[in-house]
Amino acid sequence: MHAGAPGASQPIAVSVGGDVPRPFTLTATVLASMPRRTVRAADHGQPEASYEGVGLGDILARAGAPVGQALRGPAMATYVVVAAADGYRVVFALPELDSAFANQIVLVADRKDGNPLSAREGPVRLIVPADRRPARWERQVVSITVRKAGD
Ligand SMILES: Nc1nc2c(c(=O)[nH]1)N[C@H]1C(S)=C(S)[C@@H](COP(=O)(O)O)O[C@H]1N2
Ligand SMILES: [Mo]
Repeated sequence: MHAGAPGASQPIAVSVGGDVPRPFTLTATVLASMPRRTVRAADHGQPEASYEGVGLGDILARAGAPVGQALRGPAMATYVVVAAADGYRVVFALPELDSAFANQIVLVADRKDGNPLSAREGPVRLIVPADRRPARWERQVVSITVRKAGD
């Protein structure tokens, strides 16, 4: 379909790991097999677009990160580092990504208005509609790492 389109991104291979029992590589096949979410949101200066992908919280749950009732006590100090190809990194606290806590979606998007993301944005990008500034709308995501806050 769109896979060979000019400007198309590299194949998807995002490593999901760190302090989790079941690290895995997030591929296009895995993304297609998970519950899909769509959000309409606007990057600054851009018209609203429809982004489609998978919730970051669902990806972490698949890796075995504590969610729902298990997200309590010491697990409340868990955070997630999302790194990009250019070395840019952003952080979320795990409860921000759990639907039992947060009334917001953080999307790992692989499609925009029905098409694969451009090579500049993708192959996957974070979409954080609740943030006033799009500084965590990380482009070219390469890894998702779970860590526990020390002191
Ligand atoms: N990989 C990567 N993603 C990034 C950044 C970056 O430097 N590298 N900058 C962030 C910031 S500060 C903003 S404001 C938005 C800008 O997104 P745009 O360039 O697609 O408009 O991207 C975010 N995502
Ligand atoms: Mo920014």
